[in-house]
Amino acid sequence: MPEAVAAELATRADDHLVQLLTPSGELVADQDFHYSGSEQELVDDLRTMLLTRAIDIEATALQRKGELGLWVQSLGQEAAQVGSARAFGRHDLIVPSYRELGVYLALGLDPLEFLGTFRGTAMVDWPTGPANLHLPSFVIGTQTLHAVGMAMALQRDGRVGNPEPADNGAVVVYFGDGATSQGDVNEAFVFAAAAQAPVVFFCQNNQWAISEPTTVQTPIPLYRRAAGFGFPGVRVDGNDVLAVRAVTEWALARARSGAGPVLIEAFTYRIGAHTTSDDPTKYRDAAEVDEWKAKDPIDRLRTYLLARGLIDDAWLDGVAAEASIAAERLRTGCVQLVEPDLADSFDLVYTDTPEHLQRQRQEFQAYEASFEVNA
Ligand SMILES: Cc1ncc(C[n+]2csc(CCOP(=O)(O)OP(=O)(O)O)c2C)c(N)n1
Repeated sequence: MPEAVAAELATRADDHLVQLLTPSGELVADQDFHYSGSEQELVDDLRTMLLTRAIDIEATALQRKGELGLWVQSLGQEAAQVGSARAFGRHDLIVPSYRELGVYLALGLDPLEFLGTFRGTAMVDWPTGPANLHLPSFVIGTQTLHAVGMAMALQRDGRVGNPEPADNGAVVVYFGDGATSQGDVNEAFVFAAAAQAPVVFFCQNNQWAISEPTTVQTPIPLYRRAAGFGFPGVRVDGNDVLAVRAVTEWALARARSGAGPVLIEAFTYRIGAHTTSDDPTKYRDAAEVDEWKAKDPIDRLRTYLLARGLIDDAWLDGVAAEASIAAERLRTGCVQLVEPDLADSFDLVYTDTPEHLQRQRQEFQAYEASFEVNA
């Protein structure tokens, strides 16, 4: 590496992490970002984060019992998800990956519907979710391109840069640190910058892409990549719900106003496994996990709210009771999810199903019927 380049990288080592609530639950000031919400909203955020964790644990248990094919935990990432969801506006479009349970709960979605995706009863349809929520993407990074396309459509629909801020919209797209190594994500950055598209790239940097640590994927912090594409990048403490909300609100307001994209790197940690098919003890240090458990997003908010007298033990008991009712509902509801007729999938892609798909559907139905005849 030429010496000049090395020196320049060295001088940029003081990467600023936006933080408003410390791991020990104390408020701190940031030079640029401030919390705009109410104390009651923080209480609601804690409730959503506690429910996210409880449902996450229940879904993991359901997978272990064989009721789900797979589960993708959000353990440790609740603040990044709930805090960012707080910033959504009426005309914003939300494009998730597979790890956004906290976003769904913040949007008021029934977790049972999300579970169907992992049980295989709801693969390509999203029956009752909010209209502005896109399907989760299990293909890494591809959703960032879809998001930029949607953002360019908002521009063409006149939903960007209007004098009345309430008339404007933007797109928020979620992806992980590993996704930033994909061509799709880099192409999405290029298009978003070229079109000044109203899109917020929300990267949950949980520091692992299955067994690959972020350090293997990038020699510089991820948020700095944005500068190379020509738009701002911000690194926020992903375990701090106040800071995540503040940064996402700013980025969305900026995008809606027509000023273009932002990359948010929510610096967090995947406490659990990548999925229920993974065993991180094979590649990850226990000490590293312990270090991050001490920065738990729920603990710090609970500590703060208890110290301020905004919640008490009775409130926490109430949420715990609510969480066990939600878990029970998941247990009973999961096994009752109706298995769709697979042949219907052929009809859910096009408005007018093309002839070759109609033929495939008939062949598939005949194949299925052959089992009934032989039974
Ligand atoms: C295009 C593509 N390549 C590979 C995979 C296999 N895969 C599934 S998850 C994953 C790692 C993703 O890591 P990251 O983007 O950091 O997200 P995280 O799961 O940590 O939230 C990979 C490589 C995939 N689903 N799609």
